[in-house]
This record gives sequence, C-alpha cells and structure tokens, in this order.
Amino acid sequence: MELIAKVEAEALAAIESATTTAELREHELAFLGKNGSISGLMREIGKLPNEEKPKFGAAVNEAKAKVQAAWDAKSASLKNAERAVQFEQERIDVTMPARHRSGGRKHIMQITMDRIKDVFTSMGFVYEESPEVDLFSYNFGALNYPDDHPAMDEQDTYYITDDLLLRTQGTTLQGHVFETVKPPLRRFTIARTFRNEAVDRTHSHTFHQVDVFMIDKNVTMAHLKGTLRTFARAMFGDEVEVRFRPDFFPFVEPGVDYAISSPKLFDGKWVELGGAGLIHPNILENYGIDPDEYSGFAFGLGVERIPMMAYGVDDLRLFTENDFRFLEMFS
Ligand code: FA5
Repeated sequence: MELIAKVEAEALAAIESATTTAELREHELAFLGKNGSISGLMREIGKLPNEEKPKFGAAVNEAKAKVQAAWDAKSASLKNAERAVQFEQERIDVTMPARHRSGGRKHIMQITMDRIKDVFTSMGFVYEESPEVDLFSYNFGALNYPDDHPAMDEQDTYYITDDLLLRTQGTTLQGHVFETVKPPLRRFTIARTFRNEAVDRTHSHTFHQVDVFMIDKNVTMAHLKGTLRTFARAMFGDEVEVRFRPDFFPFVEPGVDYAISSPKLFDGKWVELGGAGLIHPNILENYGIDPDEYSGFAFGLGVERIPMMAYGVDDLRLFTENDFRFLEMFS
C-alpha cells in the first residue's frame, strides 16, 4: 500500500510540474502506459497473499484513476495554453489598413491617341508613321513651300544639318506616302513634332499632331467637313459643329482653319482646332497624280489641344511634368 501511495505521489507531482504537452506525454508513458509504473504495480499483485489481493487491486485502480484524472486535467490546461500562444503568434489584425497597391494606368495623351486611332481606322484610314528626323525636302519642299517662303518662318525648327531637321508638322508623311502609294488612298499619322518656340501654356518645343489625308475621285470640301465633324463628335460629343474660315497653307488650295463649337464646351463659343484644305494640285502633279482625275483633302491639328479642351487643362506642360496628382485624374 505504501508503494501505491509512493508511485501515485510521484506521478501526481510529475504531472503537476509538466510545462508542455510533450513532457506530459512522456509522463503518460512512464506512469499510465503499458510498461508504466502504475501498470507495474498490478504485476506486484501476484506476490501477495490471496486475501490481500482484492484490496491491493482496488487501491491500484483508485490510484490509476486519480493519476489519469490529474493527467487529463493537466493535458487540457496545457493544450489551452499552447493554443493561446499559437493563436497569438498567428494572429491576423483584420482592422489593419490594407497596403496600397498602385496599378499602372495609361497617360492621358496615350488615351487620347488611342481614341484618335480608333476613329480614323473605323473610317477606313490607314495609320502610318514617318521619321521624326526628316529631310528638309519632305518637311517643306514636297509640301509646295517655295524656296525662302515666309510660311517656313512660322515653323522654325532644330537642324541636324542644312538638309536634316526635326519635323515641324505631321503633314511630312504625305511625300513619303505619295512616292510609294497610288490613289485612291487614305492615311493618317500621329506625329511627335518640334518647333523652335518660346514655351508657354499653349506652346511647346515638342508636341504632337494628328495629320490626315485622302485622295480619291471627286473628293471635295464636303468630304473634308464630314470627316472632321465625325472626328470632332467622337472626341467632344454629338452636338459638335465644325466651321471653316479661309487660311493659308502652301500645301492646300483652298486652305482653311477650322473651329468647333458645342453647347457643352466654352459656352458654345467657336474654338479653333487646326488647319485643313484640299491638297494642292501642284503636289498631286509632282507625284504623277492627275489633278483632273483625282482630288484630296488634308487636315492637321495639335493632339494636346484635345484633352486641353475636353477636360479644361489650361497648361500643356502638365502633360510632361508627370505629377501623379494630375495623371491620376484620368483613366
Ligand atoms: C500645321 O502644322 C499644318 N501642317 C496643319 C495642316 C495639315 C493644314 C493639313 C492643312 C492641311 P499649324 O502650324 O497651324 O498647322 O499647326 C497645327 C496645330 O498644331 C495647331 O492648331 C496647334 O494645335 C498645334 N501646334 C502648333 N504649334 C504648336 C506648339 N508649339 N505647341 C503645341 N501645339 C502646337
């Protein structure tokens, strides 16, 4: 009986002092397991006289039950404690603000250019590009500028050599196309263009132009106006009207500037957009196109103008400053 009390006390003390479930598991094997010391007590029974056997057996069972109960209780409390630690380590603070992920987006100029491309492509115009650094002859001569014509002064630019310059206008595409393509043809480009210009809110040394032209039989100012109106409506809304006024460009005859007006823009005031006209017969002849058989129209305008008007941007330098507060306003 003393032995039982000793083993029981040992077991209870060991269980009580356990600090981890792993340690407790070892005590389970040592005391309660098949080869544990409490099971060992049962084997002692054989050495006892018969009359003492039942009492001893009952006492061992009682001790075993006590130790088991102590073990169960300790196991439960250690498990709880360990889980609490684990929860604390794996805790997720659902109230923490999410990390800001800034996605890229298209620049407002890119959005504008993509829309321009959609509009003219849908009208059967083919997009084409020509060099930013081009020959003087494509920029001026091919476009019917007589030598030393004062119109060239309005488009002073940066010269690489006497013959090579940074193009001043998207219209430079014309000569490149007329050399290789026979009419009927419809072409357009979006060109980065350069001029020796004092920079202010509406002028830059580097800007962009859309330039559009077509040649076919019986092309008239009516086709020009209809194309411009379709384009302007796609950019600025369905109520836009287009107006022509006489203007001079060496490569068109007649030449006009065109303005648009809409009740939704600038209180319906006319706002000038760019230049246009019918392609000069001299140019057609220079490229072997018979002006009695074919005629064509051409127009050009500054791309920066479009978002400036559509969104009321009052300084074109904002397009290249890359101030996120500005860029994030457009998507
Ligand atoms: C031309 O450049 C002609 N090539 C347009 C043309 C094409 C006429 C076909 C007839 C037939 P202009 O120099 O006016 O025209 O320029 C056209 C547009 O480019 C202007 O209305 C303006 O919106 C834009 N632009 C001109 N210079 C600058 C500049 N320094 N900064 C920003 N935009 C400019």
